[in-house]
Order: sequence, then structure tokens, then C-alpha cells
Amino acid sequence: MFLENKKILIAGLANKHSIAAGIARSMTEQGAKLAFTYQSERLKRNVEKIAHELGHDVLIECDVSKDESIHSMYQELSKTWENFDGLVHSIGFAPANELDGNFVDVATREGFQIAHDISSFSFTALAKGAKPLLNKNSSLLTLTYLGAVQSLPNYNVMGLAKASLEANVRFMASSLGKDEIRVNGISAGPIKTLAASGVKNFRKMLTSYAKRAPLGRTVTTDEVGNVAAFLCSDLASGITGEITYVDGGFSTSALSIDEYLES
Ligand code: NAD
Ligand code: 0WE
Repeated sequence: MFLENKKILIAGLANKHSIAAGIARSMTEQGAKLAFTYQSERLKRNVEKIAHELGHDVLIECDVSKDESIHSMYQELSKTWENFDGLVHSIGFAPANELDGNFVDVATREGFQIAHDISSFSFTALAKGAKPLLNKNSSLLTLTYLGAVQSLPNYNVMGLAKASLEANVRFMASSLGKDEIRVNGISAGPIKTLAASGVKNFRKMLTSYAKRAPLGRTVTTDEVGNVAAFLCSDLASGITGEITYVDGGFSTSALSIDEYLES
């Protein structure tokens, strides 16, 4: 088990379909001790059930849009964990009206600010709070998406926020490298989670993705989880500032034979 004796904090678990749930399963299999944050009282029961089933019991509320909430979360955490070895940031949000329609038409200053605050700055803010508690050889991880580097319909301001998040990975890696803290991102292919459930025609997107991806299918949260466990382990001690794609190869393929012959 390559995460034995590692204490890792996971932020962004909402329900069993969450990417964070796949990460928690895989990290548990590899022997990690986990703590979880949940966004609000509304999600507490879900998160509690998943944590207990996996044999973990540290659960703390944290709304990343509020510095005070992040501060008190770490105060609470430090009562059970004097120090820890990793942080998973699996949080993204933009107002729904920004994710439906022509980018320039639907973009607003407020939507831009919210998307960047919750989806990118929160990773820096969580790292800032974690820094005094992190051991040497710690690892920070976030979840990103191809929309950071290529445009696609409706992802809109989230694409800008993910581009910022990926730059955040590189700047945080540089900032924390001297403390032997690594910072990486996983760019996951589309998965039907709560965050994806509000998205129009998401099922169609999944089908079209599966067609182009070299593996001929979409990926699962457990496949993302396995790579997350690796990146947070000492097996990945030489990797930092990197974005690893877990997308069945989609981003490496310009056109599939099926798409080519269909038109
Ligand atoms: P999810 O809905 O299960 O997780 C999103 C989480 O963000 C939720 O737990 C929610 O509580 C949390 N969150 C939102 N605002 C918050 C706030 N103010 N404070 C604290 N937490 C807050 O969906 P998911 O798909 O598992 O998303 C996790 C991450 O993976 C996101 O960053 C998302 O952009 C990214 N991602 C998702 C996909 C996909 O297709 N599902 C693909 C690539 C990357
Ligand atoms: O990062 C994401 C999810 C982003 C997301 C989704 C929502 C829906 C509900 C952020 N904020 C919100 N806000 C809401 O109110 N993904 C990678 C999944 C995703 O979302 C899309 C996608 C894909 C893929 C939105 C449009 C187009 C494609």
C-alpha cells in the first residue's frame, strides 16, 4: 500500500458520484488516513456516510468562498491532526447562467469573479492555510478540465477559471518546492457527477467523447482516483507543476476513424 502512514485532506466531496469519492476510495485502498470537508450542512449527511463506509471520521465544514471558514476549518483539523501530508482540491463552480449559451453574450463580471474565486483562488487559499501543518514530502492536487486549453460549447467562463487553476498549479509548485511540497493537477475526461448534472446535453457530450477517445469510452471516478493516489504518494516524488490527463486519450486525438467516416 503506497499511501500507508499518509494523512490526506479531501475537499469537494458531495456524493458517491463525485470525483472526490473515487479519489477517497482509491486512497483508502492504498492505506491513507483521510479527512473531509463539506461545503454546507446540506451535504454533511452524504459526506458522513461515505467517510464512515470507508472507515474515516474526520469531517469539517468549509465554504471556500470565505477566508473565515477556511481558517476555522484548519483550526478544527489541527485538533485531530497536528500535521498532514496531502490536500485534494476537487471544487469548481460558476453560476449556471454562465454555462449555457454563446460565451461573449452570457459572460458577466460577477460570473467571472465567482468562477475564478471558487474554482482557482480557493486552491491557493487552501494551500496557504495548510502550509504550517504540512509535512515534508507533502502533495497538493487539484482537478481540471480540457476547457482550460481548448474551447468547447457552454464551458465558457469555467474554461478561463481552469486556465487560471492550471497556472496556479505551476506557480504553487514553484512557491512550495523548497519545502518539498509538490503541486499537481489531473485533467479528467467528462464524468456524470452532480456538477455535470445541470449541464445541457451532457449525455450527448459523453457519447461524442467516447467516439473520439483512443480507448473508445469515457473514464470513471475510480480511474481518476488511482492516478490521484499515485500523484499524492512518494512514488510520484519527482513530479510537480504537472497536469496529468486521465481522459482515455481524448486530448491526444484530433479525429477518430468513426467521426471521419460518418460525415
Ligand atoms: P461534484 O459536484 O461532485 O463536486 C464539486 C464540489 O465542489 C462539490 O462537492 C461542491 O460542494 C464543491 N463546492 C462548490 N462550491 C464550493 C464552495 N464555495 N465551498 C466548498 N466547496 C464547494 O462534481 P465533480 O465533477 O466531482 O467536480 C469536482 C472537480 O472536478 C471540479 O473542479 C470539476 O471542475 C472537476 N472536473 C469535473 C469533470 C466532470 O466531467 N465531472 C471533469 C474534469 C474536471
Ligand atoms: O468542471 C466541470 C463542471 C463545472 C461546473 C458545472 C456547474 C453546473 C451547475 C461549474 N459550475 C456549475 N454551476 C452550476 O450551477 N466539468 C468539467 C463538467 C462539465 O461542465 C460543463 C461541461 C463539462 C464537461 C459545462 C458545459 C460544457 C461542458
